[in-house]
Amino acid sequence: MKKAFLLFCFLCMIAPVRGQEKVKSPEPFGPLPTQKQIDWQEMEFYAFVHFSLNTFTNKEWGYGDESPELFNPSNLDVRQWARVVKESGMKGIILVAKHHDGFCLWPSAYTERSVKNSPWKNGKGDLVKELAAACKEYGLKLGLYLSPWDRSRADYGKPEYVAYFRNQLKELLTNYGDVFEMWFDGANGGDGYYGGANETRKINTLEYYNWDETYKLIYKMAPKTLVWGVGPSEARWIGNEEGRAGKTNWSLLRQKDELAGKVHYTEFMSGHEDGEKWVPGEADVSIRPGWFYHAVEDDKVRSLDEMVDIYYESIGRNATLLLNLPVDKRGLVHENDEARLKELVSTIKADFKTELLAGTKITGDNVRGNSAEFETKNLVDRNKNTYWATDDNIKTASIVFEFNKPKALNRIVLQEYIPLGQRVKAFNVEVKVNGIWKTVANETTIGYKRILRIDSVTASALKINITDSKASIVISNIQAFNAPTFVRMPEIQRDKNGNVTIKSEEGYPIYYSLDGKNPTQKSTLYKGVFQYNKAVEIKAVAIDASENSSSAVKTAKYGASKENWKIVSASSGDLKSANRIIDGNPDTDWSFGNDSNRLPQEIIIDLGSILNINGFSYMPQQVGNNLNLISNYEFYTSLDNVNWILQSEGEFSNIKNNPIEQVKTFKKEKARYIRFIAKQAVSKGSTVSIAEINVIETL
Ligand code: FUL
Repeated sequence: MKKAFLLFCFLCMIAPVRGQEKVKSPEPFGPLPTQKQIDWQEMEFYAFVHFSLNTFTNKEWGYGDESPELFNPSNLDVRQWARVVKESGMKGIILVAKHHDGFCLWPSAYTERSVKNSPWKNGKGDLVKELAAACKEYGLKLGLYLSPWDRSRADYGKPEYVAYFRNQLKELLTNYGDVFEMWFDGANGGDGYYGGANETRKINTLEYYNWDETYKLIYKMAPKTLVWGVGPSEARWIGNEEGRAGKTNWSLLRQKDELAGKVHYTEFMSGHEDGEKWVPGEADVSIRPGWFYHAVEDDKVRSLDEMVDIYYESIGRNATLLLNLPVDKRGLVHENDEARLKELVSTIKADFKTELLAGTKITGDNVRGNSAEFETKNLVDRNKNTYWATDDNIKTASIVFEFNKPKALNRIVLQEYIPLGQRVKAFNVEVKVNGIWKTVANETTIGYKRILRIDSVTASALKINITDSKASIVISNIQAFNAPTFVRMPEIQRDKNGNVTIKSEEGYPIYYSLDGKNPTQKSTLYKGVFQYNKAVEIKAVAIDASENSSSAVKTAKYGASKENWKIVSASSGDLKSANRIIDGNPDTDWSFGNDSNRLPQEIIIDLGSILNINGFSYMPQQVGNNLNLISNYEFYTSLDNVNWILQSEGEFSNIKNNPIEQVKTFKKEKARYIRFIAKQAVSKGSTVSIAEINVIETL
């Protein structure tokens, strides 16, 4: 009797379930990622290594005539690279196997311009092979960069070169195991050595390489390799070399238009909402200003503040982050770079230490077919294959997470389930404080991953409102964290007259030093603008005493102030405004040259007294979109403004993609006057602009 009753009850329980039809999963929407692209996106963070002849010639772009014998690292250790990369939580390394100068880091059978003719390991070394082994040992994936542009080859521009390029691809993709990403840079054609021709060669990037054929070849040899960059690629450049994606970032691209030359690269930051192909963004950036190692940049490693911002504005904005480590002349990742990476890793780890939503009460105002399979709890189960989904016709919906007691939070992570497409077009975030809902973020896309940094708030509940979506909503993960207070570094500025201004964005007290020592709370408290004309290294920190936390140390180095500098003459333009290039402020600039006054253009500056100098720098215009950049220059010194000595000439390589301060050094010289000639402009226009000219003083 008892048994029969129990059976009856059991049948009653399962009857409705048996009667219910299984709710269908949402249909995929729009362009979809391939499994290869999903695996790649999940890597999130990986390293770039630029290390080649340029490391030894101190250049960013080699001309193509440098001798392979210059490649001579004293202590090359790829296992050190792999250790640093692994410890930083990165998942792979993309090595520049051949940069624009044509020198190959592997002993290619198709050229003499490689490690086999260098003193390194008596020409018996193979760097690609060594790195592939180190990656394997450390559980990292290997990627390779092969520059399509080759400034050394006599046949560049002819069909023979394309055959050479493909032969090299074959070597790289078949001799070294799996290659997770093949990187084709967009810089193609221009002046170069070209086997002694020393000329400018223009090619049509989209036609010359016949990318369709090249890609076919790649996929035949290496179907697991994802191809990045030019051609019908599977991932795109993010449109800048600063590692920053757009807040709105679609993983879609109108690639057909792009291949027809109809897409401007500034559109890459956000992709195209109506793109016909899944082409996600990869944000590339170097940990220093340049891509290759330059000793003068040892103290210019990007600050922790900047690195943290880059992390949030790349990985936190639906892009992957490709972070370059310029290996030095020894053949090692420099100590300063490693130290910064350690700081970055510990900051990010601390930011995401304790997840807050897993134990909360979650309610969604729509759950697909009321089915357990698409429940809101999937949002916090840490399983990337489960998701919360809405009914087909539901494109707006809210999710509420209620804490059992108010919690402080300032980071929110959201992830769409991308195998079914990228859907969300707009969402906002509300928090409940003292019983009242208030909006703390208004955003657009999510994609694979979106991380929001909001001001810390103590809330009893958190609400995510999806306010617009292309189709039903499919989200796999939502998390919240409370990152420790991050005090931002102060900003230091010194004007032409030596007036020093130091600012803390959040208004914290600032302490500074002028003796090169790291400042503490015991150092001088900054009370307002002060004057300091001499050469100096100013260091400053902002301190939040209530939280017992301080910012990273901001360092600013100055030569003697430009107080006595004068513009003597300029070949065109308004002399009065020319003072902007010696005002100590990189945000103000001056242009010269125009259609009736074509390049070259020159400017002469009086330094006010005789100085010992061994270099100069050109800071390009920093503000705006059309930067009127100078690409080729000459720099002279003089004691009397009559007899001039040429100290340095050449190109500002890669200035178009990376418009940073261009530093050029030369042998020590006494100078009272300097003359800077702008010979060519990037845009081929005749107007060029300068934000600042500096000299490097020496004893
Ligand atoms: C650029 C190149 O021209 C640079 O030299 C560097 O390799 C960077 C990653 O891509 O466009």
